[in-house]
Amino acid sequence: MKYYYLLIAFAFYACQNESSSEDKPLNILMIAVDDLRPTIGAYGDPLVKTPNIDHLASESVLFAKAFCSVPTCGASRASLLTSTRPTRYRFLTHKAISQEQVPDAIAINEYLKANGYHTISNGKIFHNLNDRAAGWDDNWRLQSDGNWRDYQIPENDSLDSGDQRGPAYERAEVHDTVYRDGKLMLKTIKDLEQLKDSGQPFFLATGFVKPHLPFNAPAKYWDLYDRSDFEPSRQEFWPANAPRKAFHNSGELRNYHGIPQEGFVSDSLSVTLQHGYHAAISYTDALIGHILEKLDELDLRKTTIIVLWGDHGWQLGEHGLWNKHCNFNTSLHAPLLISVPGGLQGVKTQSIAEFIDIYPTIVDLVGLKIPRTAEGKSLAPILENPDQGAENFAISKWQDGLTIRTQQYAYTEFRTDEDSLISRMLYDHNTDPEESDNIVDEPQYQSVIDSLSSIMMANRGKDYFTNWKMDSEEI
Ligand SMILES: [Ca+2]
Repeated sequence: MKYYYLLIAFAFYACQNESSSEDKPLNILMIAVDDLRPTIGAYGDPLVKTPNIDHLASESVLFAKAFCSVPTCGASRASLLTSTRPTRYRFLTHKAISQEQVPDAIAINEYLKANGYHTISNGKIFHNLNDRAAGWDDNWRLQSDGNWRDYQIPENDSLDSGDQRGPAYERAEVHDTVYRDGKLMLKTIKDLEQLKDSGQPFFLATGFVKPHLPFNAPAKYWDLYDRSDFEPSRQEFWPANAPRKAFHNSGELRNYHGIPQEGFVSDSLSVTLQHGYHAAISYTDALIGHILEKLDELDLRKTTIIVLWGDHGWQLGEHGLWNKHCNFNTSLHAPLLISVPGGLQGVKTQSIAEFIDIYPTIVDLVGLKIPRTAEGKSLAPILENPDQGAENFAISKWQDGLTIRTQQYAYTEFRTDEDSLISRMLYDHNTDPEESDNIVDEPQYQSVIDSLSSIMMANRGKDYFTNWKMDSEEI
């Protein structure tokens, strides 16, 4: 059954278009959305407006329980795109560079290019533009003035200089194509037009930078919401009995103008930040809509697999935290949609998926062998039978913390360089989905903890303690 969808798609394609080669593999459109947590209508969010991603979900299998490997941009992507796990010393920060840290692994773009695909990276796919660059036929990113924060209001831009960043948000009366993500959408549409009649299958990867900070979006997306839609963040809501190591000072947000250096942000500011995050999501959703519309218009949909992911979760004040960078579910849980021509549509699976599974899934779906260096597994069986991976687990890492997630539990161990235990957390998602009470010391859970710990230690990755560290990754 492995190539079931492929065969259906080929049969369908051959019937529809007799002039096409029957053995041309499926195309792949990968849409990466920076810092997008599952604040998406299709994930059950009642407030956000994401009609285009919701529509894609109606034509996809939605992974309700997908987890990133590392909750920061560069490390998450280096892991995902090479299907290799983080280790004690690898994939630590946003500066992670896969070709230096896992030089023996074959990245997905390299593998698909070697197997006849035309490969394009638009925008932010690998965090570092030079990472695995030889694996792209076209490696495009707008770098016009070097300021990726891309303010359109002059006062905001003037506040952004040196170490001081501008405001954490911007509501600008501009057209959708003024910001960089709008230009990214135009480039991607142009690519699709050119790829349509190519004799080669394509791997087109498009990476939006919103809703990453700063929350800059055209005014009309801010105007989809009212301030009164948002409640002030519950920043005082620290989980009971959680170790200090589980928290951080939300440093990424504090780099921005107008954000206090210590303590909670004001209720008013927390509402504005939530408003901005939602506006930036809706803006990105609209841009994604234009790309999917073009795919339909060009009649490429029935020959193209679509994979959409956010690179990790995000805190909007939950647990007193902003940004990502921790082991709570709010940072590790991220969206994943996979749409396969002829496959299941509008299905939400509770099977657990790890982001290192995305690459093996894609190459499996297009009929290629999974490379030996990939540590993930194909999710194709779950795409056929959504209950197939119910007993799966996910392992994620942030700094000293290693977390295993099962259907019921999220268990974290913080460890030293010598692998000594520092502290632990256990949350029961059946009774405590918001992770409000660390129950790791309660006697009735000790056998569960023993089991989770041994599974996590056995599966945290080969060469976990490879004695390697690069300066640029030091914190
Ligand atoms: Ca990110």
